[in-house]
Amino acid sequence: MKKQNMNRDWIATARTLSEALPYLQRYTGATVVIKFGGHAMGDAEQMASFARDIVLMNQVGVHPVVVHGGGPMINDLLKKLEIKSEFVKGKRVTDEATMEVVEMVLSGLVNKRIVQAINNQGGRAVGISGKDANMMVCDPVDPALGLVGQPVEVSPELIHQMHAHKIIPVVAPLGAGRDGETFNVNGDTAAGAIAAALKADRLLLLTDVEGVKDSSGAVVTQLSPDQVRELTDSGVIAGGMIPKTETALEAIAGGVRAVVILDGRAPNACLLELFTDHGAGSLIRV
Ligand code: X2W
Repeated sequence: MKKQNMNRDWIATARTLSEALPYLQRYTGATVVIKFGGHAMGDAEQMASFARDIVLMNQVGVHPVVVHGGGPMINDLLKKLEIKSEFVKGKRVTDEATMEVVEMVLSGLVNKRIVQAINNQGGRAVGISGKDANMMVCDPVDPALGLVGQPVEVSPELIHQMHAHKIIPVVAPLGAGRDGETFNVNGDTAAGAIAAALKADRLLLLTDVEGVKDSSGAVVTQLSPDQVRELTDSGVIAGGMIPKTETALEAIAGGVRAVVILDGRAPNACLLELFTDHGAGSLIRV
């Protein structure tokens, strides 16, 4: 007689797939923008795991858009080249020499690494920056910051065309100036502006913290824009979390349905958020 070899793991896997059905149905055709920050990237294994999540999302009918950062990788090359760099209110002061390095690292090294990781998992990713097809036009933020740009016109057309051709766009946060300049855009800002232009269903901000924490240090799983403002005014939301929650509020005001701030280093963070009851991180929505 044939022995049944049904160990618990296989049953659990089948149950997990079955439980995911309503979520798979909910997100079919949805546009999900994923901001993959430099601090969330980790080692090659974590990169492969992220890429696998993106390919799976795409396989089940989601239209993913990856917008990446790469601050730590820019710092490494600037250091090797002995170019000093400083941040003012979370933004890198960017002169022309720094801009060259920023573009080399973001559009070259980091962008291609992510593209290759996705393609290695069987996806079809193409790397672009906000300069391609003039997708993200920027104005300078502040003369003191040099070539740091604020997106003022974002055209979703190129991304729509890529999705129509079953291509996963991977976007480096650089913008085109009106006078031929190249602008350095904070990765969160770029992701928020692109998500708003696409009227995305979700913006996932992958970072290296678990989410927005309350005064007791516990992660708040769901909060409204008003609650974000209250926690900011009372100083509970502080430091590096402020640019993330500001991006979230702007994206929601711009037409994004919900924003999630979550730890990108956690295994399968994107899948946990989109396709399970559990969710991950802090969901911000009206
Ligand atoms: C950032 C762009 C990269 C980025 C920079 O130069 O570091 C500005 O600060 P993370 O990994 O998401 O921090 N741009 C203007 O945002 O990377």
